Amino acid sequence: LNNNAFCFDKQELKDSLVKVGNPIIKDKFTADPAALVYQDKVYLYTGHDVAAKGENRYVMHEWLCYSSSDMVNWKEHKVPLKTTDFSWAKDDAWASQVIEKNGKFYWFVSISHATIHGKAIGVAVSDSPTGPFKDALGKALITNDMTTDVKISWDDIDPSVIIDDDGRAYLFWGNTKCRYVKLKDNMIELDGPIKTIDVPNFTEAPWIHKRKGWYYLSYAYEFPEKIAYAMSRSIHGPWEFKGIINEIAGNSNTNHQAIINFKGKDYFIYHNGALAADAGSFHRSVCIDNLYYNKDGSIKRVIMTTE
Ligand code: FUB
Repeated sequence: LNNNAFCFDKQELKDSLVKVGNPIIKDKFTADPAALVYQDKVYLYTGHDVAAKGENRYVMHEWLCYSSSDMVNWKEHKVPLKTTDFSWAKDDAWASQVIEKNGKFYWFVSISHATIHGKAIGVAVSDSPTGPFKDALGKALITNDMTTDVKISWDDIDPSVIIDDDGRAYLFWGNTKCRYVKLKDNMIELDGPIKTIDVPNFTEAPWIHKRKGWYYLSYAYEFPEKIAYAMSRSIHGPWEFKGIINEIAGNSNTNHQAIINFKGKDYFIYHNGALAADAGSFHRSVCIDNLYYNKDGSIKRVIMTTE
């Protein structure tokens, strides 16, 4: 396991002490962050929690988009995508991720299917990271009936996509079981069988990224959720479990992460339930903290600066 998880140098501790901006979006409840580094900006995509006060369920009808050049000042863009943009779906703008390929931006989303029982994964496409986005397929890419070994109806959620150095793209997703599949060059069709990855206490929220020849699979671990991770030298595994990156994030039973490098610094983006008196598991807020790697590539625990 990760024995270096708590060894921080002076600069790392100083970075944490001077960072007082969390949650970064204060006028709306935002959840399930995904981030895309494109040219000289970071684009942040989130869900939007709009449950009424005291309503203990996810009420989410649209996804939001913000951009920043410095990770501190965030500009909100016009709402680029709503559940109503998918004619085959009904509601529930759950976790998502945007990825760029050849100047096109593909937004993979979790959403409830209108006619096939359960959650599904859809894809929208745009020529700009800020949209407008349109349904790319006119139907779901992944539906609940394609993975029948898990009996809950929300096991096909939380897409995360990587384009490897050889140009091959892979979609990871899941609740209860982590799955992945290769995508065709067009990014909107499957290219091969769906496979399952066995990592300890996988709940949901896989995020796949690559650094210095290592693949990292981070994910929500147990429930209430911490974020844990595994590492591999191959996208196909075997995955070695490396431990916890982030503890349960204040007042929210879910914890959903994105990990990026921007202008030479690494960031851990997640949500908590700490913004307002009525904040909590269904009124979440996106936060950003520094992330540090050890020399061997393992990840240090995130120091959350919100609590
Ligand atoms: O926001 C709805 C769901 O809660 C997401 O899809 C999960 O990752 C969890 O954060």
